[in-house]
Amino acid sequence: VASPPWWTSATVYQIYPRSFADSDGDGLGDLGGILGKLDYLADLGVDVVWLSPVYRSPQDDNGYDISDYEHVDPMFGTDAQLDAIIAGLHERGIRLVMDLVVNHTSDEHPWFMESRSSRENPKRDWYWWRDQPTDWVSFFSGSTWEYDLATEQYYLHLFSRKQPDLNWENPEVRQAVYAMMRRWLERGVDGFRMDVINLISKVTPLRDAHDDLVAQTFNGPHIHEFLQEMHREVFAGREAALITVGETPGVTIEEARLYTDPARAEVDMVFQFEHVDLDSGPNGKWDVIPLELPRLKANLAAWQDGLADVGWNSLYWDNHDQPRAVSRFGDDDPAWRERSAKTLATVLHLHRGTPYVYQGEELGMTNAPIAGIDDVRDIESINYYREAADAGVQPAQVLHGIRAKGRDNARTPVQWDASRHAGFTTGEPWIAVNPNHIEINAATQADDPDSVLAHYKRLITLRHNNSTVALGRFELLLADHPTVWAFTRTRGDDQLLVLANLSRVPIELADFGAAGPFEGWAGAEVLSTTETDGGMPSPALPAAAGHLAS
Ligand code: ISL
Repeated sequence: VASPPWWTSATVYQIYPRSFADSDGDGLGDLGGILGKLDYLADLGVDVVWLSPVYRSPQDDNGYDISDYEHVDPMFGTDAQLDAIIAGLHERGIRLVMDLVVNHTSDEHPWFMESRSSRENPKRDWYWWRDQPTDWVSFFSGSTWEYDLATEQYYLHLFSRKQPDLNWENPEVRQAVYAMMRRWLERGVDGFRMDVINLISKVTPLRDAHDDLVAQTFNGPHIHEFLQEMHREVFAGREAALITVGETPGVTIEEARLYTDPARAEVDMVFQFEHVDLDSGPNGKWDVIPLELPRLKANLAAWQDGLADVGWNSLYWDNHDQPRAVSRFGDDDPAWRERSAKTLATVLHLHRGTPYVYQGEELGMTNAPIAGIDDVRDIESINYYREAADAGVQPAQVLHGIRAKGRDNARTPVQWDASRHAGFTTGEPWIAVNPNHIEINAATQADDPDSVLAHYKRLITLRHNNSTVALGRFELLLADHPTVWAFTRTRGDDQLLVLANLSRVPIELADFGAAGPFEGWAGAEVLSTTETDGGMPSPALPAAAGHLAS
């Protein structure tokens, strides 16, 4: 029997380098900062680091606009420092995943500069050029088409105008990308997180979307063909040592089964977005609606069931594009946030899949206090603010959306200690440090066994050591309960029960009745609780999660 892939018991840690740690005092996080934190990562116990883009870039979208795939941007440091990070992680048994942003490049990438230089240029067809725009609206507001005076045509950019979309229909483009990926593997990286990879195949010829851009640009007709080709050209023969995760907004369970079925040889897992869209109303991301727990539980359970026999889930609460988990799904009131952060962590890490921890999540960091638009740095939020203001929406309403959903919530600097600027930088940080770093920081949590940080360490270790956590079958209990999140994980004779109370109100186990769902668990061994670690669960469900094993 083939043993399960190594990443079934692994946890991935995401570094957003601009906000992680600054070593040279310019206020921007850098590779030197990461080098100084390798022991922190080893101590946390993570198996993989996913590094958001550090390539040369004009930084229009914080590095997701790449002008040179082969070299580190000087603002982050040197190529030699990146090699030192790869070596330093490997020495500590940690793998490195690079961010692969190949749906688009920067408009300052030489490929695009050639493409735009004339209609006859051999690279003209590497991007999408048209005489007439379609009706498509960019993820970052406005048209997806930018008129270029030099050659009197429009080019396509699903994101900012400085992020022109590559034309994956052209085999030369695909081969150039694969060659670049092979060079990174030769340099020692262990896999890729593939940015909006399900957008690379568009329905051709490009046509008006009539408000359904998804139908024209997501999971297009050649997407599986392209990913299988990439697998053959780049991963074949070495896949067992690698980890690949496709970022696939709008993906359904059915599509995810296709992307992640090992027999199809595409990617190991995908990031799906359904659970982070549950608090969006009919008018999209900024239309914030309340999120009831049963909907969230049902959604994660549906993905557990949907990928139970084929494929694999990635598990995440937040990343550099999403609000902070404890502020969004939990309770970031100072009296509750630690218990809430631990509870959310327990629930997520006890699901079946590979958990992703976004920097600072392991400390229980919260959303940014955004006083006004001047505090905002993110191109998506700024463009939205301008567009909404032009349309006559009241600034207070726009800011309400940005406070709840804006990407800068996740981009404030990591809170290392209680000093000025949280130990992130000795200079002026590029974005304000959250003032709550006085209470929430790594230094105060390091030696505290009850800290959020200590709890994350326990969960990461549990996945390493307990194959039921990694592989067990998932079954949701009490699906309709408004505040309790309960489920079992079963593997052979071994069964785990996970119990979490997502409210401030204590709940008595006895309230569920003697013949209720927890019958027979009274004498079970306790693996971990968020209240008193290693102790017996109280008869009242703790305000955080308990975890029992039969
Ligand atoms: O945050 C979003 C806007 O609401 C998402 O739609 C996001 O743009 C989408 O998940 C794609 O994200 C990735 O590609 C973008 C980049 O800005 C994001 O940071 C990246 O994670 C373009 O490269």
